[in-house]
Amino acid sequence: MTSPISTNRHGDILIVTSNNPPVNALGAAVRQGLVAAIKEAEGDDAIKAVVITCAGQTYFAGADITEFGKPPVMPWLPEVVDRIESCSKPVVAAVHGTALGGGLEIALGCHYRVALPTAKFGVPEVKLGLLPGAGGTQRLPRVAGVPKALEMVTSGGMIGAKEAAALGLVDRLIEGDLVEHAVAYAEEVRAIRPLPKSSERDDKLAEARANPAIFDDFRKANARKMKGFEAPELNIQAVEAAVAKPYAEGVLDERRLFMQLMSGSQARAQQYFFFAERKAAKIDNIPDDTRPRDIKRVGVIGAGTMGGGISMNFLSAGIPVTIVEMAQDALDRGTGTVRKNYEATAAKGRMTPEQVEQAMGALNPTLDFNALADCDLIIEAVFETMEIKQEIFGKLDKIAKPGAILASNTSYLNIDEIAAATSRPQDVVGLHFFSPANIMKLLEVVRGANTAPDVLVTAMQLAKRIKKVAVVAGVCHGFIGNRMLMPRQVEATKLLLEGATPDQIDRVHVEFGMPMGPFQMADLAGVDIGWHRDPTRIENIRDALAAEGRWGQKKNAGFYDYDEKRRPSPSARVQEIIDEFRAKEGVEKRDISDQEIVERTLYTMVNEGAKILEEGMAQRASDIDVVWIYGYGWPVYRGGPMHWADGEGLDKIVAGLRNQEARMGSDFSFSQLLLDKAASGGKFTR
Ligand code: T1G
Repeated sequence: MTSPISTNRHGDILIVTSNNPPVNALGAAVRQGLVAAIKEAEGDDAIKAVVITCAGQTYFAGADITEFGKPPVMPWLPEVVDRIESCSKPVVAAVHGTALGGGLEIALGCHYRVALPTAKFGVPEVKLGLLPGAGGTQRLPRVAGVPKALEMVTSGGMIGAKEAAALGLVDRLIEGDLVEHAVAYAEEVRAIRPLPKSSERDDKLAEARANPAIFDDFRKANARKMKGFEAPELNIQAVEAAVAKPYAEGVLDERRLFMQLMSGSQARAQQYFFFAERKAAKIDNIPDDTRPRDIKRVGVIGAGTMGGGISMNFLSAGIPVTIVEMAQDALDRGTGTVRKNYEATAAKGRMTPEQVEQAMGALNPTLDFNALADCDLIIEAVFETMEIKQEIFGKLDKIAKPGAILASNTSYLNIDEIAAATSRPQDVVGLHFFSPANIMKLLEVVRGANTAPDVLVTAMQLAKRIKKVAVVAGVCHGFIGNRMLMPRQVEATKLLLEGATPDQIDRVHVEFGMPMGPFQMADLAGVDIGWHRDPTRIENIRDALAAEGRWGQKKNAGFYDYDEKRRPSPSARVQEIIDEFRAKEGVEKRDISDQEIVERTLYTMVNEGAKILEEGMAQRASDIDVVWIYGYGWPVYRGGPMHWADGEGLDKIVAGLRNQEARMGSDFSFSQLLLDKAASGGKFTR
């Protein structure tokens, strides 16, 4: 087995190159090769300096996550970094692509760092429920300063090479051939002594020593973002140790905190999710050589909230959009909203005014349906009624060019019935964007019975291009996400009649880690969504609220009352409505435990997920987890509903549902797959 690490001489400089596709992960062979290369440099007086570089798409992108949970193979990464730093000759890191996690730690172990202006640097370990465990929490603050180190270790975000250079994390930005210039840099520094060692730096810690409040101030400022997560806090503690203790002691704290995180359920969940997200992109039983169709221009029908948001995804990716409406005022309103959204982004400095104009320049608003004739992909985003969609697809069938992909943004209607309105069902697919469509990362790609393989491949590839995470769903009511939302909403509403309050049910969900509970979500989305709009027809609590204009936050009243700052408070009027319905339906009021709420809302979601799996409406359990984390904010540190259920124990899930079966009545039936797995000790995701 040839080592992924090769060395060659350029004069008296040893060039060490890693070639470990796809991302130069620091697997055992890479670590062993790096140690051998340092030994080679030490053992040959003719070598005066070393350059460590990577072939392929990127510099080391971190430890090899596939090794986690397996018996460790020496040398471990901290030792490799220390061996580099203790080399008696200067070692220069030559960075391109993304130096992430252990990759940045390798670079920090080097005495110098040079980089292409396009290089990026980050310590994303926190996204895996971890912290930089190879000296990163101790060296990064010493080189980049405590404030930036705190921001990087707790967010897991990347910084660009220019910012890294300004911080002193990069010694020189290279224009041109990276290795050639890195060798020249090594020649320049070959004789400089003492060698600059990050672990011995102290100057940048002084500011934090003089202001120990920096840590608690940081905690307070970031409390909301870090709520529920264990890793950010332990990252902060490791950086505190870097300030309070000499390197040799601080690094022991880092090791202890790393092991504490690595052994926890949150790290397991977040590492599981790292791979789940990537697996979602793979479509089962599609020939590998299936070629995507070329999408040069996109058509969007409907310039409402969804149509506008959908259009922005493509405009931001540089793909021109023709957006069609029925009436000029609606069209103007829609394009006006798109511009307003872009200008708001520019106001936050995340876009330049030129980019706004460029995006708007690629938007072609029109009332002429025939303008869609030259689009390669046409997405319908109009009212959620089958009649309207079938009429539109019938028209599209007549004007769209051959090979154009015809997509519906429907959130639960039957794609096969929509496709039946055309003569080309093989070109029809569901592209279910989540609102707000220009923000939410999730895209459900709904595979019709006749959807052609290349249409699916095109959709999945396009999703990546517009920075969405796509999941393939089958044709069923609500596909994956909204289908699981339904039992949750049904049981949550019944629990109101039986004695729970909106506040209690929402609190249970928020304490669980959801961004909001079912009723807070209803108020945000709109209590009137899907309402029949007949105020005299009051068949349930929601009808009663809608009939009184309690449409949610937008009306300062829904399941909650809202003050002028949209702060919610329990509503006496809503409680009256609930009490009236309870009396009318003769439901006995009783105390409802939080556990019952979990069993009747979260456990029923798992049961529905199991049905989705056994019906083949999702390709794999981990896809369901991707849907719920990216589409509804399920806490990533619990890994998604199916991963979480495995951790709870499927037998416990079944027992909980048995507890509630009588109360749930005919609304509930067990998934056979869930029962079988619970009985056999099986799992969904492990
Ligand atoms: N280990 C193993 N495999 C990895 C990997 C990694 N670190 N990073 C990516 N892959 C695989 C990925 O699963 C996919 O495989 C393929 O590479 C392409 O990835 C001690 C403990 C580098 C920005 O968290 O952020 O260092 O699906 O689709 O969009 O302190 O990959 O093709 O089979 O994402 O071009 C810290 C994680 C580790 C970086 C490239 N590092 N990776 O994005 O490609 S912990 C990370 C990324 C650590 C030390 C600690 C991205 C990328 P497949 P991709 P991409």
